[in-house]
Amino acid sequence: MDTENRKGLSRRALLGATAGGAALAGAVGGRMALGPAAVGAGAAAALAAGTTGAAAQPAGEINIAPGQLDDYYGFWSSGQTGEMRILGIPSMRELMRVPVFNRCSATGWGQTNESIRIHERTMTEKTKKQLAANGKRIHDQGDLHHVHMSYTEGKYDGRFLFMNDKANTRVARVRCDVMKTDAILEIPNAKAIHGMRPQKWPKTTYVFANGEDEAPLVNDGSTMDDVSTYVNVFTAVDAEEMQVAWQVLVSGNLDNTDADYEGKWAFSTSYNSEMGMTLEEMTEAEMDHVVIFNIAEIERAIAAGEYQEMNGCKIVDGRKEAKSNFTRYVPIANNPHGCNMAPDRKHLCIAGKLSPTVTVLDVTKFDSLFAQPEAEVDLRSVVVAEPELGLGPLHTAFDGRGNAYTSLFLDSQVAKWNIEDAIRAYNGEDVDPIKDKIDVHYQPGHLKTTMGETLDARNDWLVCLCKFSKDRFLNVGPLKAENDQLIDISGDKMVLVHDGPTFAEPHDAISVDPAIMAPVIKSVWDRDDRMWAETRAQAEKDGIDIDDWCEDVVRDADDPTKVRVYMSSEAPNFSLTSFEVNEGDEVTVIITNLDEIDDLTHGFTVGNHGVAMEIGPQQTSSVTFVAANPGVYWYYCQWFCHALHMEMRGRMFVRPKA
Ligand code: RUQ
Ligand code: CUA
Ligand code: CA
Repeated sequence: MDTENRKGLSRRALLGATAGGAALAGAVGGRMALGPAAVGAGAAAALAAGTTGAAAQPAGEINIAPGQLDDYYGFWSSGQTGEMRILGIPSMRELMRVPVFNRCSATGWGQTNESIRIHERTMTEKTKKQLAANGKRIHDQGDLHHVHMSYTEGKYDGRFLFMNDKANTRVARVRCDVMKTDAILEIPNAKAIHGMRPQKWPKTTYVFANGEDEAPLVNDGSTMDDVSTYVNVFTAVDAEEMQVAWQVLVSGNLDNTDADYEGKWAFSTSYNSEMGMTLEEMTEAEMDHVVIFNIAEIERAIAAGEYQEMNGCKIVDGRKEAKSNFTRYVPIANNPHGCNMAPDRKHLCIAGKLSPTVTVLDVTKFDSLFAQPEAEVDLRSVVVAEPELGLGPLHTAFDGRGNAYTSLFLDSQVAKWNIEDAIRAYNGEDVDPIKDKIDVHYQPGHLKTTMGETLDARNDWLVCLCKFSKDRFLNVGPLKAENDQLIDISGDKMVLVHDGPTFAEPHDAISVDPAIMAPVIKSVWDRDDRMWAETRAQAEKDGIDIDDWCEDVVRDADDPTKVRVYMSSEAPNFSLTSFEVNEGDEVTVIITNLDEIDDLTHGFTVGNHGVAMEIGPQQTSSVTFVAANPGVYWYYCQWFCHALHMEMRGRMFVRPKA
């Protein structure tokens, strides 16, 4: 079968058409009609009534049946695992893992040349030195807290997903067309990127990134003990170029951030306005603050050249003592955390954490804060409500019909409350803004409604990401799963419908309507994809056409210890069944998967060399390693591709030094 003839065939059809393949083809049942409404009343209520045993579940109503597609994509962070995950909502099935800051054994992320180039693109000299001193080339670890999609006019646009790495002060971007990491930006000057959000309006020009940890701006060891030289840095990343657009020095530290629906403001919570270095000091003050960033004023200063340049970044000073118009500091009760803009375009909800309250700010009043110098304005005049919800409020989600849902970490509950009623209560009316509370298991952090961070917020599902799950599942040892619970919010009462155990530690999630993804997401790579542009350029220099069948071993003209091995793959064959290199050679294997069939991924693993990579349909991948030991080493395809997948292998001969 030649490549042309296979085009359009499904992988299943291909498998069925080859020896032994028929046994692999399973029947797929038809889709069952199941929307949130079907779950809402009956089945959900039965579960809530305590019939949590698997046998008692009306499984067909709660679970999406085999072969049935989910109503939403869920994009999940994975905390200290460092990857992004894709889940289906409402089934909560894990659909895919996308390696970002982590090293991935299955795909070779962090090992292929294509991924290392992305890692190294903006790496600072300090980081290179740190890595080299430890025998490494890239950080293969990260702490990914927040995932957010790019916006156009307040709605998801299916272009990019952005995520932070608190551990190594980075922001990464994943392309939605192929679901691969596309850029990793190390942010100079700042320390520990925590809160991170894309601009919502008119589109995502910037990704806002909070530096959480305080350090001297010139961090060279000269002022380590003098805390007065410490700063925190707020960064606007150019979302298109994935470079720092500008930075702002702030007073206090920065925790979570969000942006408005007018493109005028960004805002960040600070739990350490005290600039304390110990827990005692960090919780000392009665009030901390939320910082409001005046984007137009910052852009004006940058355009006018009124900035300092540091490590290649343009910085303005928004600290209180600078008395600028870049920032305002609205006092909020001690150690606030979550920072969530409501889809009503008006209300910003700041979760109290140590205070049982959520403070509601009216962003349409923010202009008034900048009309006079900070010392002369009533900074709390923009507060329009402050409902008391329960203990440990962390984050707030919205259903697009005026209700907010706040996670209560200490109470292990979600509180549903009405924003307008909270405003009426704040103005002295006798009305209880709290509409419902539900127990969750246990200690919730983020919680998300479907599309709730867009102007298209829905009122069907709430996912509550719980930090603990003890006693909830079979004991798996001292390290337990987290528990992402699915709650039906379509009715007046919240109803728990599903427990979703997950590995360490999803902090946050968003959900996206498949209609947004359908026009952009691909099943097969384009041959001219930019992911391997540099690999292609090297092949051209070597006189190899990687779009065609190739079986070439090229020794570098300038450095004869470097060998490039060009191969193609077509199930179930590698173009080379063997190749030979010399002991001590630096070997680069470049493989192009010429199969064009949906889901037909090959792999390349070299035995006992710690080398493995994924090569998707029409993809080119490459990997470089030193062949240190003479002998025969088999390489093989590690992604199941064909009935003769086991036979898809070959030998690397490493000739001993003469
Ligand atoms: S923060 S649990 Cu890293 Cu998103 Cu609030
Ligand atoms: Cu190719 Cu398995
Ligand atoms: Ca504090």
